[in-house]
Amino acid sequence: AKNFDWADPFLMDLQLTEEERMVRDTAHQYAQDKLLPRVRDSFRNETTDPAIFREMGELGLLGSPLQGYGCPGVSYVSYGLIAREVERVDSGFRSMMSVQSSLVMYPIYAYGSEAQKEKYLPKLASGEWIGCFGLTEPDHGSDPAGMVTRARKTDGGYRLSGAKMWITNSPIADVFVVWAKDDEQVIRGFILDKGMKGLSAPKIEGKLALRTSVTGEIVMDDVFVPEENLLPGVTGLKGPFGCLNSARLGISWGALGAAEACWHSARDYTLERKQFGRPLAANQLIQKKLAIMQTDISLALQGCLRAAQLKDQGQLAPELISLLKRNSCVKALEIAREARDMHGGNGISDEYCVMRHMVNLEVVNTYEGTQDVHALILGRSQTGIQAFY
Ligand code: TGC
Ligand code: FAD
Repeated sequence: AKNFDWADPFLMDLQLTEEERMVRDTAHQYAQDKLLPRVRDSFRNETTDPAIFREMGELGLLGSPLQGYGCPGVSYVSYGLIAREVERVDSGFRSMMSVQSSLVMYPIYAYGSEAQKEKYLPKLASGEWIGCFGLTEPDHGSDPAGMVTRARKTDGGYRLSGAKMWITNSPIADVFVVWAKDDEQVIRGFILDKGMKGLSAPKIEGKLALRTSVTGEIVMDDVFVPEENLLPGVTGLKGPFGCLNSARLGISWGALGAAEACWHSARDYTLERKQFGRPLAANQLIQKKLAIMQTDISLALQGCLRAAQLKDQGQLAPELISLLKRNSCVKALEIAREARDMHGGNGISDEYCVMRHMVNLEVVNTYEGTQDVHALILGRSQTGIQAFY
């Protein structure tokens, strides 16, 4: 029998394919060698380095599960492993990757015309172009069906007016996937290009979390969007939700990477730090906290692996994604808060990762559906009663 591996109780390594292990190792090495050295200053100064997109593109970390058009075509398990390794360093870096991959490249891949795929996907896969996804509005977050952004039909295309809020990557984006209601009040997707007349993307200042990832608005003042920039393959909310199905799965894995970083840091710190003449880790209270972290993370990772395998087989129901997204975010946030506490005063310093992960995870718990919205999706699935309103 194999010895117990405290850091990998279910021996995940044995459950991955050769290719998945390679992708994970590539992402791990990149994140540790290239992202970790940047994270403190990037978070402290609230600066985002756009070069990260090209670096990720070179390694095949953008749009990784998509086939063709310069995309690697690896499994969704690999996509999850990438998210976990990147978010082990910082949720903001993982956000940059997820939005590009699942919310910009995926809709073009799944709903786009051949010409749109050929024009946009290779440059997004290489990181030459940066993308953003505009669904949320100032007055419509959890309830995107209420959006008021309008796309009015005109000769040769549409005129878009409205505003999107809290948009990852928008101030540095070249490509904007925007959702708007047409003249029949049907939600449609559009690809907007940087520089279109009437389009702007001001940065949102003063974020206390996710500071390595730039967030902005998208303001559309009667922007003319030619017919060929309409996503022809989808209508209604299932357009944006289809993208969120992939992004939320990635977040389920990613949040656990952040939780693992906090857990490992708490273990190292309490083994090293002495109070009352012995290591903190020699106390029962501390050991119980470490045991809970180990249990919650390893069980959740096993769930994510199963879900990603189901996705690879075309069998993953959105409700299971809600279950995992909610669970990973709630558990990761609890773990980060506990780990911060276990670091004592040092835990509030950016010399350690714990408080940065803790505040980042407040965002991760909120975006792509808050934990309560996902609870309501699960409640509806088992009672048949929708309790949103
Ligand atoms: P509902 O009646 O449930 O559904 C409307 C239509 O959509 C379809 N649908 C789905 N299709 C595919 N996948 C899913 N997961 C789907 N969920 C729903 C559904 O079948 C229906 O289609 P049809 O053809 O019958 O019309 O819609 P509702 O209005 O009652 O929705 C309620 C609710 C709360 C579930 C939903 O609105 C919700 O999930 N709200 C949360 C909003 C959200 O997640 N926003 C994310 C914004 S993007 C973002 O945060 C990116 S941050 C990323 C980063 O930086 O990393
Ligand atoms: P609200 O919907 O106003 O919710 C406020 C509170 O009310 C929450 O606790 C919520 O759970 C609760 N609530 C809402 N409805 C109900 C109900 N029916 N029953 C019980 N409780 C309810 N969006 C994009 O489109 N693209 C992006 O790239 C993007 N990136 C983001 C980056 C950051 C840093 C942040 C913070 C957000 C981002 N978002 C993005 C927006 C994000 O998806 C929304 O913030 C999220 O969906 C919640 O919407 P809201 O902020 O309007 O909160």
